[in-house]
Amino acid sequence: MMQMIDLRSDTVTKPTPEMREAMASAQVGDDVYGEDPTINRLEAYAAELLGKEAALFVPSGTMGNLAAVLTHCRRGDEIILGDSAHTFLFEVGGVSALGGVQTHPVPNQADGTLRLEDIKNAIRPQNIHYPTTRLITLENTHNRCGGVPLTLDYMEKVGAFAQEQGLQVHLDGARIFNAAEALDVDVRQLVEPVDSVMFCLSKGLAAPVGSLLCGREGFINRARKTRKQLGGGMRQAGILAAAGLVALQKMRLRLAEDHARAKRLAEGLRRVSGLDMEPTPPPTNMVYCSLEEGIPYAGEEIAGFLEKEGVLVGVTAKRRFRLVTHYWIRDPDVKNVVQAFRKVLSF
Ligand code: TLP
Repeated sequence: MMQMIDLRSDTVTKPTPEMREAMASAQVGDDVYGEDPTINRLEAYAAELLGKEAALFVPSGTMGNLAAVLTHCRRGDEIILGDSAHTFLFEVGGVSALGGVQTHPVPNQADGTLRLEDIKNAIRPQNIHYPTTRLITLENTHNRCGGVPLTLDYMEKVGAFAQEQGLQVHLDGARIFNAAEALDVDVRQLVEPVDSVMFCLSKGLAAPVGSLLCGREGFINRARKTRKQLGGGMRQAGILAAAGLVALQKMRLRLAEDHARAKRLAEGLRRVSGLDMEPTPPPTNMVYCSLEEGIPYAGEEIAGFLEKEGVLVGVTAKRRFRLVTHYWIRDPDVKNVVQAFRKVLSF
């Protein structure tokens, strides 16, 4: 069978041999009783790393965001978020369907931010007819906006503004360590302005399963109950947390490699005729590009041709692709992907 170069997402990363060893020898217990020592260790380590009081291990990023919103809000409350936010686009409407929480989207700018002015205008005044605005949700790095990191300065501005307005802030930090790496800032500083933050172990950090929700102790205690209500109370899941510890201790430190390969991949693709690249080099591990107008095929068809060449890419719009670098993408793969695009687009 052909060895595929899989750039569809960093979620496709398989666990490393070191993770599999750690999983095999993990100490476990019943985590619903709070008795899994490996999960307890992972939660304490995550809280410490992010400078928050406590953390909660959850099965997925989607559940982490959902548990956060349901813990911050009551039914009928409203959250302000970007119109390209993962929570708005790709979490199956969970906050509304399961939490009775209404979303109030405002435009995401190209740099992944929400304008403070737009947030301000979206806040509901006191009025018997209106839902109560409770929460602002940000995403860092911003997936749909090109994997772009939101700067420390912006995070601080939104944090200060929310405090002034009496609102909470939740951060979808699925790839927060990619952001910290790209900005060269301490991740603690970056998340200091937010009340809660979710990050994923199962993306660029290559663990097989899991995310962490971090925040104040009281908030995490309540979120633990929300997680149970959502069916996310796991038992001997220390076997998963063991891989998560390797992810946080080791894999976190090598993300710059993925970013460097994404830049090289974008440089290579820029020289392929038929492709429109984003004007700026990719800031983290995501390369977005589109088919030039003259190309007489849809994105899905081109992706099909690439697959025959051993390359898997994400198709994120009719003529737009996303290529994500990660641990299992090596230097020679970058050259081979560029060659595959050149072959497929030479008519
Ligand atoms: N993103 C996936 C897909 O769902 C699109 C991907 O391939 O990028 N927040 C952000 C910013 C995400 O990118 C994702 C996953 C999630 C949350 C949800 O995480 P999971 O997949 O663990 O539920």
